[in-house]
Amino acid sequence: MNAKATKTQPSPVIDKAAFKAAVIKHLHCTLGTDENKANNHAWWKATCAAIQEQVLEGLRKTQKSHYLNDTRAVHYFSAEFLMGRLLSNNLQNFGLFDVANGALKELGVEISDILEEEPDMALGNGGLGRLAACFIDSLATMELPAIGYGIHYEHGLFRQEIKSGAQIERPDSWRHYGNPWEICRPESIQEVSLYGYVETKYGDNGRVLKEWHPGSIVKGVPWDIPIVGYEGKTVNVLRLWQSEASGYFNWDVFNAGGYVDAQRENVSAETISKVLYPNDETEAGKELRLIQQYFFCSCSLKDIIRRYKRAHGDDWSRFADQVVIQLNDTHPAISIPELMRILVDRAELGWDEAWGICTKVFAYTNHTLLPEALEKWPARMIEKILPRHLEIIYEINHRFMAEVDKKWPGDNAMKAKLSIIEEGNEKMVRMGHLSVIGSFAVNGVAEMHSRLVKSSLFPEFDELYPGKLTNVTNGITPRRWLKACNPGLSKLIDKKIGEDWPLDLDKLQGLAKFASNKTFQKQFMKVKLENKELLAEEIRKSLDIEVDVNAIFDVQIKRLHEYKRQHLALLNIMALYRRILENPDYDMHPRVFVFGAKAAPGYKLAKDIIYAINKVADKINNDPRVNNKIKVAFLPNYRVSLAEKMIPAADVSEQISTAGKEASGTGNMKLALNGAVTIGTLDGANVEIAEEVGDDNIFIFGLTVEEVNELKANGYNPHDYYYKDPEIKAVLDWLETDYFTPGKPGALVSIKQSLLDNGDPYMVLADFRAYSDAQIAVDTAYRDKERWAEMAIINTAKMGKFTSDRSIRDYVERVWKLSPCKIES
Ligand code: NBY
Repeated sequence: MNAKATKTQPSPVIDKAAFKAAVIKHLHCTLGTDENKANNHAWWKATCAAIQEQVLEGLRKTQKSHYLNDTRAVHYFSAEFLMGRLLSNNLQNFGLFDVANGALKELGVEISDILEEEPDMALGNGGLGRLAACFIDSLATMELPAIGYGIHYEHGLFRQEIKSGAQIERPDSWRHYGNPWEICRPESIQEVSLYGYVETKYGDNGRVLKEWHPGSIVKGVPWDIPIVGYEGKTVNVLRLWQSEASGYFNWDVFNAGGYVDAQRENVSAETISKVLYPNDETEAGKELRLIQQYFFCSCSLKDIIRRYKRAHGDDWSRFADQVVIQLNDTHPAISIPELMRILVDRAELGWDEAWGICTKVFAYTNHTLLPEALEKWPARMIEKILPRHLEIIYEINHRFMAEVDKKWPGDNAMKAKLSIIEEGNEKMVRMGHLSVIGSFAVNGVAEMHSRLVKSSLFPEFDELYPGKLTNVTNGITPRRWLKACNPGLSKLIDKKIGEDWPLDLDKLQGLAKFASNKTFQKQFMKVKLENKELLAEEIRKSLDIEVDVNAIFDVQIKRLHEYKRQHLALLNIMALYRRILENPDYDMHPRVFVFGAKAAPGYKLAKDIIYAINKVADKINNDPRVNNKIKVAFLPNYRVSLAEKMIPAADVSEQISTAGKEASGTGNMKLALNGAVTIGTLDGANVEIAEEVGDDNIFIFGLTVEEVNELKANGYNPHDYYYKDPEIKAVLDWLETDYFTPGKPGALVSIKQSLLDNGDPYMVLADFRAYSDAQIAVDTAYRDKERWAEMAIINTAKMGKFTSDRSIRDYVERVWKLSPCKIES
């Protein structure tokens, strides 16, 4: 499993001439065009097809080796996989990037142009989806038998346009002109039941038998995306399910009458995998979303069982030895009652035996403490769509309540608190509780988050099941997030410490001893400047804004959410602007504030914040009195491929969430890895980043979790800060005028209202002064060029811990107990 490097770059499997021949062959024989007619899109497809030959060969060998070795495998269940683009990644991992580059050059084609032809595979919202993508990269790289299971959304996350400052959502059609990577596998279609009713029967020995008569059945069609590990040895798959009508009509249900209504409400089968829900933290509670979840879980479990049975027949005793399923948040938690249903109703195992298997198979990752993000489903909704599953959930809960009573006899308050069922006006099923009870391991995603999962989210579960709750700190793949996205820095690092760091990121430590070396500092900052020039060009193209590449590039990229506090950054920008207007000689190094963020379409205040950033940007960017000291650039449609351009160019990384709210963050790791210095709160993985780089190489500010809680307990009043701090007052009052929105006074007032009238739930005002002072410290530090270069280098050097290979190693050791499988050729 050790990804630790033994050698250097992956050695190319084919040479330039052969690659060139393959591209031309596909141009002619797959695309039906030729070198003279082909446009960039055709060149892109032909290049994909050329590398796909290698990919599929690797896939075949991998599947054969896994089959012959009857390997235990991890099955990563996730409603989201934010893959981004795959061509450059696949070329890199086969060591063919330079070969392809050379071959295409000879054909008169610029590789950078054709890479831009690939639409992002944006089948996810944010961190959770991208984490899944980094994890499957590491799993393949570490030669671990693994399969990702998810949904083949026809439309991924919406494309964001900005019109007059406001976010507009447009559909994303990533497969519109065909996806060159995916392979349809009609031979592995599954059927999924929905609606209907449950019939109770009695078997010969008095055994109660439950038969679910579904109201409708849909087909799940699998599409496989090959996942190429670094050095191209293991090629795993990401299997995504697409829904289709089965043409099945259940006369049985029809005749039973009364259930016809449920039929009529059926969503049409194709709708199920039509679109990704664009909510990142708030749980939407929509029926279609529950159906999506059940659809992909049921298909995936049946797929796993089919594969298991091929090797082991009806002997279930080894199932838990062969199969581990990681639940990426509670979105796939319905898998737990689904596996119970299959084992008890179909395989006719006893309840205890079935439960014994289940609780050895599932493990659950929690990604949030925010109460509004903890999934709950109305019991009557589950009953309507999945009547048998609701019965099973009640049975699981009934037995669990007996356990609780044993531990805390007669304590009904405790039962109410821990029950899977939340009683109230409407009975709700708590998916988090179901996941903790049905899993053998539960993890948070950063040290601090996992501590809070234990101490405030699930303290009683921790007492009831000692050792079940654990931590696995998130990570990112250095192949995409340094090697591929930042070739300049990668080559510099290769020269300095060798080429094996992508497989053993701790090797970057070797850079630390050059952190104060003037020559190396110059080289490091020269690469940064070149990356800033590229981003400046992007900003010019996309926004028609000129930025000074000698300015500090200050980058905040993440979903737009109040807890992430983009509005805190905005208030500071306004304060700086005000200081400059009051004092034209206000001393600051020029700074470019760059934002990228999508807001959930129904999240009004988040959209208002985007609008405000754009309006303030318009004003500042065009005000000659600012004298180019500040520029603000909100780049539209933030996505993986845009992140790959922004991250290498960042000097400063904004990680300013309210302490206790950001479970981990992973953008923080990507930015620091590329030599950006963090300004951040003691939240999520920032805490661990600070531990690694040391207090001198990070700007930590603001309230700690304890202080946030204390302030809340003592009655936080944002008005205190408003009246006490004249700058806060001036800036908030400014939002009420029409200064930034000429002719439209009050267009930005909702932000002020949320911070004053609505009580400032994320304590923006309480942290404002500390943040603003920390930004002054950043400014001062940047002006000492050598000191700054040293900080930037130390940040890159100390990011070894945050490779997703380390996260996967932690999962393997603490949770999955997997062994790598060598692939025979
Ligand atoms: O998961 C993020 C956390 O906010 C971040 O701190 C962490 O680093 C990352 C990886 O562990 N959570 C996240 O991205 N969540 C979602 O995208 C999401 C998506 C859908 C729903 C809820 C959350 N949903 O209820 O549908």
